[in-house]
Amino acid sequence: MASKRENPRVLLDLLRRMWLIRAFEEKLSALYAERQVVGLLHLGIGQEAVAVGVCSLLRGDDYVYGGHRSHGHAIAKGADVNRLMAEIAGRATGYCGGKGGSMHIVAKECGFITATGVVGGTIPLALGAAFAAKERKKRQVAAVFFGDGAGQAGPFHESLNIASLWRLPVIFVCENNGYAEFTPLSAHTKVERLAQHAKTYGIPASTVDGNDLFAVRDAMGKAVEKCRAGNGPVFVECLTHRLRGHYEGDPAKYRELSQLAEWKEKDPIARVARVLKKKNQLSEKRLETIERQAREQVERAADFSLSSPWPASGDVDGQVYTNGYHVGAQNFAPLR
Ligand SMILES: Cc1ncc(C[n+]2csc(CCOP(=O)(O)OP(=O)(O)O)c2C)c(N)n1
Ligand SMILES: [Mg+2]
Repeated sequence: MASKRENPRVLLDLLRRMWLIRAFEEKLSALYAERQVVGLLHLGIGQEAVAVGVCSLLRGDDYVYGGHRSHGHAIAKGADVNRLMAEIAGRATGYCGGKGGSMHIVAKECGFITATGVVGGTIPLALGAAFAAKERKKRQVAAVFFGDGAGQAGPFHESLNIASLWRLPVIFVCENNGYAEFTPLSAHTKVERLAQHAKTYGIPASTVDGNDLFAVRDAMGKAVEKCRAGNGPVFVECLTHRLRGHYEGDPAKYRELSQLAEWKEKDPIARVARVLKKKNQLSEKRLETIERQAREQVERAADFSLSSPWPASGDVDGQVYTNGYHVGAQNFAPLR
């Protein structure tokens, strides 16, 4: 595969980014257990190759939209981990002043436009960014992450249809992790591969091993090339698995332990490390340093977050939109 031959420095950077996401979410899990972080927390541990593989092929001025399980997507697009963790911890120094939390991340400066708790809700929004990009003619693209469950939502189908019809530069990234909440894929659709839907709407699509960073990058590289050239949307389905419950605290009794063990064997970080070691581009010592540095960076983010102030009560209506008007917003501005 072409991407395996890439510059070792680039590959090490990707491994670092995957470790940063893993360490970030493991720290969140620990903070959640201590009730330092509250609310619903959906972790994407085990899905890091999709986030990093996809975002590593995007430009800084490309747009990314996420969903309820999007910490990794934001970090992969370049979000600042201090502000991200502060947001999830509900602090004023967070990306949205601590009012959005885990499911409503905005990191506009790096092109992470928004996430949402409404399943499938950002798919049509990505079309808007893609439409604007097409008008602007700067060859920007918009990518949107969503799960297999979102494939059963109306806005998913409407968006695929319009994106195809209007040849919008949007890349649909489906993280097919085999479950929508506690429901296995086979119980929520007869369509085993979500890429089939794309083909129905005339959109080129591929299904790849989402735990293989190189496979994701290969598919994404081709998708970005087509999209930037003005050939309309592309659909990339990544088969993966979340190694945690649907949310932190979910006992996940719907999943066989043997299934979990099988997926642990396919841990995307360990897989990249194995490839690099085999090519003598990574020593055990270097790998340990990468993990340690990621954990240290995340510890600093936690210190920053937990020592940050809560949002002021007088600012309760700041950054709030009503009927197209906004009240005291500083963080939001039209897309550039
Ligand atoms: C419109 C809407 N319907 C239902 C829900 C409840 N809900 C939250 S997450 C989820 C499952 C989503 O599954 P999937 O899209 O596969 O994403 P995953 O959780 O696997 O990452 C559901 C049904 C919701 N948040 N929004
Ligand atoms: Mg799913």
